[in-house]
Amino acid sequence: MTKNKMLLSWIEEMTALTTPDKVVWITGDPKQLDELRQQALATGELYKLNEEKLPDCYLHRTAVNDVARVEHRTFICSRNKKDAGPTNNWMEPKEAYEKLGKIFSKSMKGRTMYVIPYSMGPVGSKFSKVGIELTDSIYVVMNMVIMTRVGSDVLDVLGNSNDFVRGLHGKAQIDEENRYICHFPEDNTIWSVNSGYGGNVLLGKKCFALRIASYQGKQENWMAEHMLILGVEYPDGDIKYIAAAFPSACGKTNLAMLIPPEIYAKKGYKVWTVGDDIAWIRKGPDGRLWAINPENGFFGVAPGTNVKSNPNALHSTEQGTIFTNVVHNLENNTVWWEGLDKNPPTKAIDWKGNPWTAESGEKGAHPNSRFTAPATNCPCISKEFDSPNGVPLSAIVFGGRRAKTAPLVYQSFDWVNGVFVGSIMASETTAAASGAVGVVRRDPMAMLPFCGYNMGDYFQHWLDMGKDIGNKVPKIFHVNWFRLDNEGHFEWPGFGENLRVLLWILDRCDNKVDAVETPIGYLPKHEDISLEGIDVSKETLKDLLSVDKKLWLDDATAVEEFYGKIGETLPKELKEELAKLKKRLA
Ligand code: GTP
Ligand code: SPV
Ligand code: MN
Repeated sequence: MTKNKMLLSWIEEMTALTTPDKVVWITGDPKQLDELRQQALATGELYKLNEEKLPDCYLHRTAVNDVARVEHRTFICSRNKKDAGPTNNWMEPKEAYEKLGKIFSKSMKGRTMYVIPYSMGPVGSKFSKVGIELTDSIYVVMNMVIMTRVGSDVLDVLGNSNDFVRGLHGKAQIDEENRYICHFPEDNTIWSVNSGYGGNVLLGKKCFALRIASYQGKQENWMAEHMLILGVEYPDGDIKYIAAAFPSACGKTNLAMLIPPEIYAKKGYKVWTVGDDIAWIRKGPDGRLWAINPENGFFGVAPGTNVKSNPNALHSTEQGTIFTNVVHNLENNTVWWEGLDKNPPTKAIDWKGNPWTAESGEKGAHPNSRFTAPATNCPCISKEFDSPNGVPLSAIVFGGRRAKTAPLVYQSFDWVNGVFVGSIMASETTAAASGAVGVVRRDPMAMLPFCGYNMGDYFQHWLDMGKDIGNKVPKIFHVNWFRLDNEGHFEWPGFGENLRVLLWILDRCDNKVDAVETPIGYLPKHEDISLEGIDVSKETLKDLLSVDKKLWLDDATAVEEFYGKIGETLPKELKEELAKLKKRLA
């Protein structure tokens, strides 16, 4: 398939290490994929769902100890510890290669190694990068085929170049104690062992497109971000693009596929999805920031997805989709999850593989159960989805889950202040990673688990990009859809209604609407967030748009502590921004 000597010798070396019985190159040929699917069905690795209701759809269950990313077992193996920074786990590269080398040694005996050539981004685009993943899992092959652009054409584009990311994944024994996800940014290399789950093993996603790519972006003057990209189409046909960074399971897929509320739809507003998780951003020929979605599918959270909350996501899963750790509905051989509808199946198997009914009181689907769906299934996929040039960004939005503190929306004062706003982001943890759920933690730019180098240097890169772009920078905002009232209910209806906030954001970008200056930034005047057609009272909106100085001062103290942890690489501009915030609050 290729004459690339670097690639062939690397595969030879990895084959000698893992000793698979066979090496199979994935060409992208549907016939080959079909044969692999048949093999996975025979071993029970995949389960074929109702062909009439869910054509070409499959169910997979992971091991019960292997259901989410494992941040405590994820390492950045830079030569110098300082380059991984204080927010990443670090292992010396030599030690990591040795340690994982022992685990990988002969681990594919009796198994087949699949070679997956894939492109992150449209094949051949200037934005795009090539990766090769070696894996002993057909499930990984099937997911990578949906999530990335896989096939021989990628090798043609690569030619004899050495510029590809070397990914080695092995299931080994799915042993939690020996599970490691190691990144070697200086070697363009990722080694992942003893997991079979999502972000740990689909190496094109978080490992390459964020951790390795963020490091590459720093070297090459571009950005890899944990952001959705969407286009808002106005009744006159004009489309404006927004990129938004929210932590895992905080609403990126939902916002990216937003359906305008009826009163807006009637006027002719539409929302188009470019991406739901990752954005690669570069300066375009016009001097503005342009973004592509490097992925080719959606690896979305299943629970809570339903015809009301996200019909576009649901439609995306109606064919050619792999479901992981959801409920198997035995009544009609389909799938179910909490929040799909109010009719849980009476005959079903839960995510652990046991007979299950809703009466048991246990969750049938894992809270981090997911669907892997092709982007082309999405009814609102943007016509720019495959564009090699990406889309120009008008606004960048940060957000998280905050029960109090953060208001519904605010605008930063300028780029530097906007970088500050991103750097102090915080959110309550979710089921997307193993560990406690609901704990507030600092998650700058939603990149805490995904930045492949020193967080202080990453902040500096944001500041440098701003300097490079100058007055053509997008405006930076912060949103919070998750504010709670005193009874613990969400104050804002969210989902489609979030369009009301996006329209204010875009009006601000066009200088079409005034704002109120507060210590934290510009907030909307109450009358500028339309409440027409929703059940939100003026008092609730007032609360949603209030800034509690005491809570913010407490937060400033927490930020100070977090900044202390970043240490000497923290840019002085951000330290100054914190001091200015405290002064404005006092
Ligand atoms: P990752 O794939 O892990 O990166 O997650 P994500 O950021 O794409 O999150 P997703 O859109 O899948 O949403 C996660 C959870 O947040 C789901 O349970 C949604 O129902 C919930 N959610 C999304 N948007 C909103 C919103 O506007 N309001 C409220 N209250 N919940 C929301
Ligand atoms: C996330 O956790 O942010 C995800 C899912 O998008 S995973 O691919 O597992 O990282
Ligand atoms: Mn994500």
